[in-house]
Amino acid sequence: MGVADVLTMATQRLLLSGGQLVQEHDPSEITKNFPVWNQSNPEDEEYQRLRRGGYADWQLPVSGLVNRPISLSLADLKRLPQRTQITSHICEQGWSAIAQWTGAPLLQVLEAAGGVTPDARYVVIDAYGGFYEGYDMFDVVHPQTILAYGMNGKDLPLGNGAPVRLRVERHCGYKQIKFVKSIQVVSSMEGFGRGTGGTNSDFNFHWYAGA
Ligand SMILES: Nc1nc2c(c(=O)[nH]1)N[C@H]1C(S)=C(S)[C@@H](COP(=O)(O)O)O[C@H]1N2
Ligand SMILES: [Mo]
Repeated sequence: MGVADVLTMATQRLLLSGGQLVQEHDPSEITKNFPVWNQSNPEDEEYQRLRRGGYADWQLPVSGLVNRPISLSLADLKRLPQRTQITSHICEQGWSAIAQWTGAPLLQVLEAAGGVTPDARYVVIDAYGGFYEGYDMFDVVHPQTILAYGMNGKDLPLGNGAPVRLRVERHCGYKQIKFVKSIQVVSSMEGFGRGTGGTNSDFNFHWYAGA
């Protein structure tokens, strides 16, 4: 299945489900002090080296069930078509805030890797600091699913996941993975962590189960 087919499938599913884009807000609604939650500066040696270098050496490998595995620099990512959206972030631990995010749609990143193969079912994103999360193809191809490098018109701040975090707007906070390290396209979540689909579900945080 090429990207065009995935896109067609996603469009059909959006129409059939009566689903639309998640609500986007007016700039006047942007929260003044967007929280920094949980991990704020991963201690990994490699992350710290990249941070000190202003992320000039940051590379995003895109591998697994893609036709042409690639690795993108931050500059490469910024050259892809971009999307800006003002959305609410809802943390399952009881707070919400609104911000403007700018980034490359995840679909564009997969397209840069030649599209996905027919057995592709999930995208797994690994993060510096040890988190990972899995996303199904519906979320992956959703137009508001972006790898965000900008927040409120500036570079994504350290505490909010620099240099790149995911925004997957139909989901609550924990799925908005920060400090993105790599992308793998897979047919099954087996073999990742405890195989349940993400760091949060692996540790039975049922209170994290939202959206
Ligand atoms: N890598 C990583 N991603 C993460 C987290 C984290 O601790 N590490 N916390 C999650 C949770 S629970 C929330 S609510 C948001 C918080 O994003 P913020 O720090 O930009 O507010 O990031 C999510 N993504
Ligand atoms: Mo959260």
